[in-house]
Parts: sequence; C-alpha cells; structure tokens
Amino acid sequence: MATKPIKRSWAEPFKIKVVEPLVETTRRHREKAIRAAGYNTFLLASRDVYIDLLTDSGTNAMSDRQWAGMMVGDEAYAGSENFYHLEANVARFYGMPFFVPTHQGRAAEHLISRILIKPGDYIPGNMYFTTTRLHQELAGGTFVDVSIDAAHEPANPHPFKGNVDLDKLAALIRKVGAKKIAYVSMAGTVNMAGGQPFSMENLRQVAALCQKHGIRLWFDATRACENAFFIQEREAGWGRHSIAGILHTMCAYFDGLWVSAKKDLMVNIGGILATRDREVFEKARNLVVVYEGLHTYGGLAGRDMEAMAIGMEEMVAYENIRARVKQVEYCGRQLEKYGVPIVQPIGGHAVFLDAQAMLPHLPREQFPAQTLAAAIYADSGVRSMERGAVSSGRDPRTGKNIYPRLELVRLTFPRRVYTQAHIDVTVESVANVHANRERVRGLKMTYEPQYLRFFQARFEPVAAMRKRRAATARAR
Ligand code: PLI
Repeated sequence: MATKPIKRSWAEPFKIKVVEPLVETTRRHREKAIRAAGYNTFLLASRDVYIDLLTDSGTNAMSDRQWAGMMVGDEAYAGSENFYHLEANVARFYGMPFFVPTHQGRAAEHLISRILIKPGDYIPGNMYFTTTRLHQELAGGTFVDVSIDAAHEPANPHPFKGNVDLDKLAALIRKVGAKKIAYVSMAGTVNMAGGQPFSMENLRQVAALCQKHGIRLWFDATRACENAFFIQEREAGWGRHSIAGILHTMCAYFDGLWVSAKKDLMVNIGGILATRDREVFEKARNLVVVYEGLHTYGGLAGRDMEAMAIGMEEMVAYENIRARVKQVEYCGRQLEKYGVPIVQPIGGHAVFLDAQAMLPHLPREQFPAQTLAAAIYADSGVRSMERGAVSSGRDPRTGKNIYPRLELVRLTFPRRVYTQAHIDVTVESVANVHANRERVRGLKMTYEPQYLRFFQARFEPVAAMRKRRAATARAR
C-alpha cells in the first residue's frame, strides 16, 4: 500500500549553550509600566518585558565562534588585526574593495549623506527608512518614494514589494534632472514596507536606468541576506544559486553600500560603509575620523569587528537564513489562523500587523498602531513597535503630520533568540487583543521630540486626557 510521504520540518541549525532567564509579570504590573512609559514601548525598561520583539537590531544571539572571536580582539588604536579580517570579508561577501567601519548603521548613513548630498538634491528610494531619511534631510536633501504602489497596500501579495517603480524614477529624473539626484537608494527587505524584498530583475533595470543617466546607485544592505533568500525562493532562475552568490551578484550593481551590522551580521553593535568608488572612500575615510574614530576602528572595539567578520561568514549559511525567515513565517501563519490582519507576504525579519484593519474604530489622529503595541504589551508583556504615523513624523517643510498608508505594528524577531513556544505565546496574546479589539481606546501625543519622535514621544489614552481636562476646568 502506497503511503503518503510524511511532511519533513525544518529546525534551527544550532542548540542552546547559554540561557538568559525571562520574567513574567502581572497585568497590573504591565499596565503601570506602560503608563509610566507614556504608552511608548521604546520607553519601557527591559526588565518589565517578557518576550522582546521590539527589534532585530543588535538583539541577536552570537555563536560560540563569534564569542571566541571576541577573545582575540586586538585593541590597538590603529591597524587592529580584526580590522583586516573584516576588510577582507567585506571584499569577499559584498565585493567592495574599500570600506570604513562605523559604530552602527546610522553613522554610515550620516557619512554617506554628508559626502554625496548637496542642499537641494533629491534621493529617490524604495520607501523611506527613519534614520536614512533624516540624515538625507539633515544634509539638505529630499527623499522621494519611488517604490511600487503595491508596497503601500498591506493585503497585496506581490512577491517583490521592495521593487522600484521605474516609471516613477524616470519621471523624477525628467522633472528635476539627473544632476539634482545625489544617488538612488535601494534597501534590501524593505523595513517600512513590511520586510519586503526587491527582485534581481528590478535591480538590474534600476541599475541600467541609473547608468544611462550617470546617477549613482547605493544599497542599504542592512538586511541583504534576507532579500537574497527571497530571490532564491521566489525569482525564476535563482533557485540553484547560493545565498553568498546572490548577495555578490546584487552588490555588483551598486556603487557602494552601508550596513547596520546589528541585523544580518548577528552582532550587538557595528556598521559598515563600503564602496568601489575610490573618491567617495577617501572622503569617508577622512570624515570617519571626525565623527566615529580612526578609519581602522570607526567607533568599535577590535573584538566587535572580529564578531562582525565571523558573523558575515555565518549570515550567508543557508541553514541560518532559512531558519530565520521561516521562523518569522511560522508566526505569521499562526496569526492568520486567528484571522489577525497582517501585511502580505509575510516579511523577512518581522510580522507586521495591520493596525488600521484591526482597529478601524480609531481615527489616524489617535495612532492605532501605537495604541495596538501598547495593548499587546499590557496583555502579555510582549514588546512590539509602532511603524506608522508616529514613525513617519512630520513633513519638514509644512510641519504637518505625515499619515502613511501603512499603519503597522512590527513583531520583530531577533536572530537565534526565541523558540517556537515563545512565538505561540506571542500569537495567543495578539489573538486575544484582536478578539477584544472593540474595547481598545486610542492615544493622544503629549510630548514630541524634534527628531525621530517615535523613540521618545509620550502618549496618554484619549479618555484619560478628557477626564484630566475636565478636572482642570473644574478646579479653575
Ligand atoms: O540602527 P542602526 O543605526 O544600526 O541602523 C540604521 C538602519 C538603517 N537601515 C535600515 C533598513 C534599518 O532597519 C536600520 C535600523 N533599524 C532598526 C533599528 C530597526 O529596528 O529596524
């Protein structure tokens, strides 16, 4: 009798050697904590968090090899051995001959923005990222979103929502002229679109258009390996190529790149600015001394650079990247079973909840995503992050709030940190908030910092605000 083949699962390509205890808290404790944090999950103390899905940035578990590498840190001020190891691996994996280390991704963004952008320039990109756009604006530039329309539609299952719309890019070139475009910026697995990749074919076409007009093309390679994995899985002709091979091919289209090493490279701190352009490199090597440290350490310890160099070797291992992306997918699939609205397709580093679809009774001015993140924390101690109007900030010219079409909450998975059971607990909490969604009340912003407001803004429930105003009026 023929039997149906048994489904074979994937599993993490590691076992756990060191553990860090987690602490569960009561609902009362969490309600007090989130109130004290101004309903902003960034302002919670980590000790009050049970499962931390705020970010995958610098929150990764390093391997035994990486920890061993930390012990051979060469802490020389100049010419550390670890710098040369890292330099060799930047050339090997990203194919860039010139590089400077930086303390993290935004430091590299700062340098490249200062080097390439003149006041009045434009920087088209496949959707904005918070720190990237701010550094472009601080350098006098204007970011222009040239991502495809599908990227802004949460339910649209387009497999490459990180693609650039070539018509939008061509129209911008016609409108402002190629000379006014400092560079085109493309990010891998686009964060604000829900962790969505671009295709190799789209990259090829963007590169051809840039070349035709003599415009530089730069790569935010922070999550390039996830993008490479999606190309391998989804794009015809790439299924048999290795992750390292796909990464190399992607990078070959770019003039240079920056990386927040706190993601793909599975370390806790670090950044990279790398290029094949000698002139840009000379400027970066000089500027890094002003803002970061000498060009052979860039604000890092030797041991940090060693962990990065080894992390690079691990990031392209198929088993690692598959486990990473499939863990996120598992979470998304479980949420779908409960009918929770999530961004489709499921992203590479995170599951993004569609807060507007989940809380349609809240107007945008009451920040549905901020509200939802606070509600999930209060329910279970799971910490997530708002990725909507609060993150989007204000238009620098008009000062008005920008309300992006995507109003999302991000459940972000640190690499090699949590197990399937943690995901199940998370899913059940989100499902519980979803089941009781009509009871969720909106928020009002009570404090707003000037830059990157999502990190430090404070909020109050709208109802509490009304009560407080009434009490003040009575006291008068
Ligand atoms: O956090 P940094 O400064 O190491 O990197 C800035 C940065 C640049 N590009 C992209 C695509 C990012 O996602 C990014 C940082 N992301 C954070 C912190 C996150 O939670 O997604």
